[in-house]
Amino acid sequence: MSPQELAALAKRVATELGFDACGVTDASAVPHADALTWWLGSAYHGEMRYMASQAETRREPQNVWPRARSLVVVLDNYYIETDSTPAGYRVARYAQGKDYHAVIRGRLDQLGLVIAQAAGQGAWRSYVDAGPMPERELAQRAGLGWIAKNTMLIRPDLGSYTFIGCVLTDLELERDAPFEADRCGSCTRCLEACPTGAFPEPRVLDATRCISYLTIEARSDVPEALRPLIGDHLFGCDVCQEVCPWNVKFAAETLEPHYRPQGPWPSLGEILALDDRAFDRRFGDTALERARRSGLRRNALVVLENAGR
Ligand code: B12
Ligand code: SF4
Ligand code: SF4
Repeated sequence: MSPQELAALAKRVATELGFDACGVTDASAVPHADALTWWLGSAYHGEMRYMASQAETRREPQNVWPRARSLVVVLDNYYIETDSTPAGYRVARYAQGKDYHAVIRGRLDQLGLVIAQAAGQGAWRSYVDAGPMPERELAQRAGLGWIAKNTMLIRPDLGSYTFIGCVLTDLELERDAPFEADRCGSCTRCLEACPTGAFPEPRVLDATRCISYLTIEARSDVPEALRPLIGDHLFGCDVCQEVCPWNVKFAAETLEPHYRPQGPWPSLGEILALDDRAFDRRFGDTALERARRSGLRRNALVVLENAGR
């Protein structure tokens, strides 16, 4: 099969597998890798030490797998219209269903397999948020959207409530043109709406102030000055996406049943009382597992404190 035919096949199969968009790029170094170096130099990564230790690898997909020639990049819409969390706290939409890593990885491997079978040769590797891949920049380069002022990858007809997945292959596939336009224009809604003022400038996020970092990635206590600003966010934050006009207009309910909310939510008091086994039973197959029981308890205490309880 020719590179054109393989790229067309990849896009058709991606749609059949339920992905919402698919593009192809090459495996060379990403052009804005210096933005990562500067970000790390500003210590905006906080306790996410893996961001510093993997920085060199993250510049270029071939550092991850030297055989890589092409990347098939996909978007998976996880938007849910109705927030299922009870009064008293909020959980980011991406975490209300099953753990997305599990939902996406198998489909990415199927995509890699179909491409290799059609070519009669070839190997592949799949990634979704679990390796040193500059995923947003690769998606932009594969023509899937622009990197917006809130640092999210936005696709015009879909918005930004999407996961990004990549299949690296050692085959040649026809590349898409990068998405060059900046559709944010003069809008600054996300920058103004951020509860903790986490954007020192457009397209730069100081993760150490971001609620998503403070409630998911950070292992230490939330700094005292930031605690009241966390409000009722128990896990993650969607504010800079909720206010975005592209989401207001284009975000549509996901068709993937695994991204729909999983069962009833415990109250904050019940969260504080969970032991390890109970935590695993309720959250073991969701993204909340990342915060661990200790992190979720810490967050619940902050939310209760903010509610004056
Ligand atoms: C570390 C990380 C975080 C950190 C830091 C976030 C950040 N903005 O850097 C924290 C914990 C805060 C976080 C939060 C969230 N995250 Co996160 N996170 C990541 C991770 C692992 C790495 C991101 C990274 O490299 N950051 C470092 C900074 C420097 O990178 P960057 O801002 O993306 O900048 C790069 C490019 O944008 C580019 N660039 C910079 N400026 C410009 C300008 C132009 C014009 C261009 C073309 C390029 C460009 O250069 C940089 C280097 O490549 C990725 C997965 C991955 N492997 O990529 C997921 C990822 C970015 N996260 C994701 C999600 C869903 C979230 C949350 C929405 C979760 C939530 N609801 O709580 C929030 C969103 C917060 C926000 N506004 O970003 C998705 C985003 C999907 C999308 N459509 O954009 C990803 C891609 C995971 C996935 N596979 O789906 N995250
Ligand atoms: S996720 Fe929330 S805290 Fe983080 S930058 Fe966006 S609005 Fe701010
Ligand atoms: S809210 Fe406005 S500035 Fe922010 S990402 Fe959306 S369009 Fe861009």
